[in-house]
Amino acid sequence: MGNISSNISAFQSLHIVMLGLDSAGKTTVLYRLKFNEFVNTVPTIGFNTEKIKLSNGTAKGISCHFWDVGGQEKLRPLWKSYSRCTDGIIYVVDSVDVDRLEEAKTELHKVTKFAENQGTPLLVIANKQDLPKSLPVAEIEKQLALHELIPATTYHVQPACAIIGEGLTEGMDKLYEMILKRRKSLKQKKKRTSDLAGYVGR
Ligand SMILES: Nc1nc2c(ncn2[C@@H]2O[C@H](COP(=O)(O)OP(=O)(O)O)[C@@H](O)[C@H]2O)c(=O)[nH]1
Ligand SMILES: [Mg+2]
Repeated sequence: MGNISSNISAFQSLHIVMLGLDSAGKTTVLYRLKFNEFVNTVPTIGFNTEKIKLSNGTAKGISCHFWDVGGQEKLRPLWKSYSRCTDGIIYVVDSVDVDRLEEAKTELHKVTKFAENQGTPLLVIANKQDLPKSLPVAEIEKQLALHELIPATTYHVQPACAIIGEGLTEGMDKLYEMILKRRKSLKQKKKRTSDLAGYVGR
């Protein structure tokens, strides 16, 4: 990775939204990242927000402003405004809740199609991998039809267990890596456009 992390200043916060059906484990992920311990949650009415300085992995020291938005059906219309123009989207899936994977897929595909979200890096957390009947990552990837997402979406699927924090550092590192890559390519695109404008203007 070299000194790729120097591209983001220590004072700059990444804006990350956390989405997923109710009970997938979003709030557990949020407080695991914040306190590095298990926090018992209650269903989220509205949203939770936390500023967290990542404490592990290659993204260590990077500040993130997380928005954890309630996943109940009546709250899902909020997802559009909370996910607009974020640096990254985390989509948490309950790997045991097989009956609702189709619903999880529909909601995810909706979110990635919003014009303001196109190209936003996506981290899918295949949560609750500690449970015996959890589906493996490849199956989650297939059932969510991630290969059918619009081509601009770069994504990574991370197996995790939010209650003990397993997989979260790896997941955040991947998301950070995708965010940096996207920033770099947007910068190059901007430079090419301004070079071209300069050339045409001669
Ligand atoms: N076994 C297991 N339970 C989890 C895990 N993550 C969250 N839970 C539980 O799932 C329930 C819903 O979690 P919560 O974070 O409130 O889900 P949210 O609605 O997506 O915010 C809670 O009882 C959590 O303790 C996990 O990795 N493994
Ligand atoms: Mg919640």
